[in-house]
Amino acid sequence: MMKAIQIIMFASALFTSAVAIAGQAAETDRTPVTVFMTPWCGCCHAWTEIMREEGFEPTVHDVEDLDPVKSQAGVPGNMQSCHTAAAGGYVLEGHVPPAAVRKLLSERPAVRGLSVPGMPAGSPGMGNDSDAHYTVYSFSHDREATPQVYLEIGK
Ligand SMILES: [Cu+2]
Repeated sequence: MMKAIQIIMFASALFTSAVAIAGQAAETDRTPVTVFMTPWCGCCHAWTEIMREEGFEPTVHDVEDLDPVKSQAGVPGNMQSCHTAAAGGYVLEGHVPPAAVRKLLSERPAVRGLSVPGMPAGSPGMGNDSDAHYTVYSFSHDREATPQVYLEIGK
């Protein structure tokens, strides 16, 4: 029962985040981001606060089991991290930097979403070190497809 509810919640977050972007100019200039995370995840919380500071408007849903959310979000196994979020109809997995999200939302490529797999040191919410080196990937609607490098940070 819980799993079914969480799956519906993510699908609805993805849809409403797309609609919110469409109506954004009239309402506010802050882009809504819906974040699914476990209640005990400190780095997820830290990422959410950085997104808020960077001008996004996060809404947090605490869930104890993120597997059904990641599955519904279509995050490939090797792209998984801690939290899973939705913004502008895209999936954001893990510590994706705000600049990458802004680029995604302005260019609107035909991808399912972005991921920073694992939790690289220095990424936003993991120390937020401007000298950090890590890779932001994009993944496709086809979860068998190989994720592509979207941005190299600090390289
Ligand atoms: Cu994390």
